[in-house]
Amino acid sequence: MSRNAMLDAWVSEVAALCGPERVHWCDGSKAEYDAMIRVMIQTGTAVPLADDTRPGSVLVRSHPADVARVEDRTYICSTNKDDAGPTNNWMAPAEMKATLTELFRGSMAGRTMYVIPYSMGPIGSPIANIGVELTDSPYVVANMHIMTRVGSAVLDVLGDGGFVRGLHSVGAPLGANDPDSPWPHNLEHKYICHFPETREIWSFGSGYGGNALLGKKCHALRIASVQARDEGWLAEHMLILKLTNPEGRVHYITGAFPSACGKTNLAMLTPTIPGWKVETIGDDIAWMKIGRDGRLRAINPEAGFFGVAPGTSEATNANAMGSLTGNAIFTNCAMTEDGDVWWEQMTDEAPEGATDWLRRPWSRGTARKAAHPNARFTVPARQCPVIAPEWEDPEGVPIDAILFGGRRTSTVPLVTEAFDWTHGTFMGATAGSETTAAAVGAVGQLRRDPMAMLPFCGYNMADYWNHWLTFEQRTSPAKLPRVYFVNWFLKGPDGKFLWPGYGENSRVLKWIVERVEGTAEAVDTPIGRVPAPGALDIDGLQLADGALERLLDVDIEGWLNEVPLIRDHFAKFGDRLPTSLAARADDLERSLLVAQE
Ligand code: OXD
Ligand code: MN
Repeated sequence: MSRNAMLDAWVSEVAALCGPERVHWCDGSKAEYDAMIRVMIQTGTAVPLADDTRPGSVLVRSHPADVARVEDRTYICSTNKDDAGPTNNWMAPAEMKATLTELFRGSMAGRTMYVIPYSMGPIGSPIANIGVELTDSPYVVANMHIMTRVGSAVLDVLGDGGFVRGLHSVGAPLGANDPDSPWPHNLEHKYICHFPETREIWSFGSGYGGNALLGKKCHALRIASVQARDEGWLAEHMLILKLTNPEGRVHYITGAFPSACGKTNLAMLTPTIPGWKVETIGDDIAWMKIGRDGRLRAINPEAGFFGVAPGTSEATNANAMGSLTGNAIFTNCAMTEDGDVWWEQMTDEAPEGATDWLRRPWSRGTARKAAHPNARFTVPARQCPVIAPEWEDPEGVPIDAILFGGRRTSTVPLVTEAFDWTHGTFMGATAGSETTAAAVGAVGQLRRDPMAMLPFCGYNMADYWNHWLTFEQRTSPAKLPRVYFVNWFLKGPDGKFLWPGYGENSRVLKWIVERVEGTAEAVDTPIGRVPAPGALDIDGLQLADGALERLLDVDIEGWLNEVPLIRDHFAKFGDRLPTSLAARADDLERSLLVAQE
C-alpha cells in the first residue's frame, strides 16, 4: 500500500486481472536486489560469476527467441491513427486493450507481481518524472534497480500525484506443479504497447531489455516524447558528455545515434589529443528543458548503462570495462572456464573451453559467435571511472552542441555543421543509418532513422520535427546548441574504414568545441559547414593516403542521388511535414546543382 489512492487502486485491479500468487512492493534496497539475484539463480535464470572475477555479478541467458527489441510488435495506440504517424505500428486503444486484457488475464499465476516505483532522473529534479512498473519478472526488478532510481523515496515525492503506468508480464503463467523455466516468456504473443494519451505502457510476452525494462525506451522515450511535446521540452535518444579543454573550459554535448552505433563508446571516450578530458553524464537518453538562463539543459534520466557488450574492450572502451568490475548483470554473453564472462573482441585471444550464450561448449576457433551480437551488460552509472561529478545535478547541464550520426559507409562526411537550428533539425530528420543487431531484423540495410528516434518516437514524426522547430521561438536562437552531423563509418574503395574512430573521435569533438568558441575555421558547402583545410587536428594520426580528403569531401553526385531519397522519406508524412523542412530539401538540391556546374 502507498499513500497514492490511484496507485493502490491500479495495483489491486491489475492483481485481480493477472492473478499473481503474491504482490511485492519494491523498496529499492540492496537486500531486495540480492533477493532478486538469488531467485534468478534458484530458477536457473542466472549463474553467478566467480568471486575473483567480477564480484556480485551474474550471467543471464535468455531464450533465443527473446534477444532484442521487437519493433514489429511495438505499437503506439493513440486515439487517431495519424497521431501515431506512418513510422509507428498503430491500433485503436480500446481494441488493443481488449486483446491485451485477455492475454494478461491469469498471466501471472504462480508468480510474484512486483510493484516498482521508479524515478527517471534524480529524485525530485524538476526535469525528472515518475513511473510505476508492475512486472512478474525478477530479472526486470534487478535491472530496474540498476537502470532507474527505485523505492520508497520515489513514493514520497510522488505523494498523491500522477505517474506513468507500466504493466509488464512475461506471459508464462505457472500451474501448481509446473517447474519454472530459466527464461519465461511467451513464444506466441509479444506486444509492446504505448497509450500516449493516458501515459500507459502494456508490455506482454518478452522479458528482454527495452521490451521489459519499461523505464527506458517505453517511458523515457516513447511516452516522454509525448509529455515533452505537451510540456515544451525534448526527450531524446542521446548520450550526454562533458568535454574539458586543456585550459579547463567545460562544454557539454549530446549525441543521437541509432542503436549499436557506438554511443556508449563515445559517451566514455578516452581522448587521444593531449590535455583534453571527456567525462560521462549519460550514454543513451537525454531529457532537455530550457533553463532559467534560456539555455537547453539536459539530464540523464537513467541511473545505469544497458550497453552492447560485443566489441567492448580495453582498446575500444576502457571506461566501460572499468565500470564492469562488479555488481553487473550480463545478458547473453559467453562464460569462460574460470567463471568470467566473454564476448567477441573483449580480448585479443578468444578463450579456450568456454560455454556460449546458448549454453553450448565453445572454444577458440568455433565458427559461431560465443556471445549474441546484442548481448548486454547492465551496470550502475556511478561505477564508471569517468562519470562526471555533476551527472546527477537536478538542474541538468547546459548543452553547447548536439550531434546526429549514423552508420554510413559512403556519401556522408566525417563532420558537418548545420547552418542554423532549422537546418540542424533537417539534418536530424533526414539521418539514415545501416541497421544493426539491436533490433530483430536484417542487419546492414540503410534506413532513415530521424534523430535516431525511429523506433522511439511516441507520436507522428512530422509533428515531432515541428516540435523541434519551435525551439527557435522558445529561447533566443543564439542560446540554442549548434547542431552537427558526424559519421565515423566511411569506407574507402578497399572496403576499409577511413577513420579510426573510438578515442580519435575526440579530434572531431575538439573542432566542434572550437567552432562553439568561435576559434575554428569551416568552409560552407551545399550540405553544411565542414572543417577548413588544416582545421581538424590530426597531429600524430596515421591516416591512409588521401583518407582525410575523402573524409571531408562533399560528394556532390552522391548527395544529388540522396535528394530524391530524402523527398521520398518526407513524402510519407503528407501535409503534416513542416514546410520549412521541405524547403531545406529544395535549397539543398539547388546548391548541389550550382556546385556541380
Ligand atoms: C538500446 C537501443 O538498447 O537503442 O539502447 O536499442
Ligand atoms: Mn539506445
